[in-house]
Amino acid sequence: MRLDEVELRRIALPFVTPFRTSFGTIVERDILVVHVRSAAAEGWGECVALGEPVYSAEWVGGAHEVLRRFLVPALLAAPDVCADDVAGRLAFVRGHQMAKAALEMAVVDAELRSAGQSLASRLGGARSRVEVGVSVGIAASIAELVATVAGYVDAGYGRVKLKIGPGWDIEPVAAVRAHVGADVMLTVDANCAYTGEDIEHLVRLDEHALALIEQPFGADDLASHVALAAVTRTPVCLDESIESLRDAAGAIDMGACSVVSIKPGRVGGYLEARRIHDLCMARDVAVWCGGMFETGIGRAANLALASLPGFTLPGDISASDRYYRTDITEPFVLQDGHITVPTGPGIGVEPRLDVLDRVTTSIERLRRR
Ligand code: OSB
Ligand code: MG
Repeated sequence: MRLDEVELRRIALPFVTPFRTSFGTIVERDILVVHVRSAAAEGWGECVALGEPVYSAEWVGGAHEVLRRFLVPALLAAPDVCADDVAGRLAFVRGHQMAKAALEMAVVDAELRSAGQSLASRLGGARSRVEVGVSVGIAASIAELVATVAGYVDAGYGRVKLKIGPGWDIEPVAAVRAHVGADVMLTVDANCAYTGEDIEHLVRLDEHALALIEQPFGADDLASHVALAAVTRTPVCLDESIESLRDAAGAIDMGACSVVSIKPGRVGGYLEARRIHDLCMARDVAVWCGGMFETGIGRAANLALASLPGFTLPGDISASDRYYRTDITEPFVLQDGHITVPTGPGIGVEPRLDVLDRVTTSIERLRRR
């Protein structure tokens, strides 16, 4: 298809409750939504970069600028664009995976809508609904954390992820395990907050039967992950360290992880995400779909990805009401710990334009010349 116009829209969506991690507290999401138009179809993409460069180097303002100045003009200049070519056409820009992923996602969506095929079917999805988990931030007290987790378990979530960091690890995890019992799957996520010096301390988490520990050390500190994996019973999972298929292959070869969190934005798009899934499946490494507090646009696509057979652990794909009072698509709801995978063409959901307009903070349209 030949792209006629790309719209870059920024929206502001307040969280239902502030979310605290080892990298800071977020109260409202500043999100970039990409909308592409061709004669044949339109498509939607969501950029998962946060409002500040605190999870990874990318942030929404930087993603917007690199899209506006380099990535969008490259696609608008191409006589013909297809989903499989997008990554190659954007490869002249180093890094900026989240910006690239958002643009590729919009092209994939447009292409699939015009072909009448769902994203789940395009990627090779094998399930009509997927089991999902919930990620719980650092709380003001252990009592407050336990109450929050209890609420999510009552709502039907069968897997709970606790954010941890130095000073907020063994005790809160022990308290939550004691409260929820052995049947709830518990995981922890440190977002790079520890160093190799903390390995002995982290091994103490073993007694709480965690399904995994996610990214305890720095994104570039694979050596410490290898060292922890050698002495802990808790499976080690990487998030921030994996930005490509090659990163995943290297980390697995080194013994740095036995589980990978796949976030399409972090790895440059859904097509690369699918290749990482295939590699991990071949190597017997479990994968699950990570989250970046997506709106219904990104959530729809993540559900499609998570329906692939190698996604054997529940993802951070909670129901819309865990994040936002009003989502920009029809809300996704939890049913018995699962969410239904959209079956319509493309990502399978339509943004509600009235809601979208109400939360929009800026719009910019770039056209083919
Ligand atoms: O590390 O997985 C993470 C959110 C934003 C940035 C990084 C992370 C997260 C989450 C929440 O843990 C996932 C979600 O529910 O969308
Ligand atoms: Mg994480």
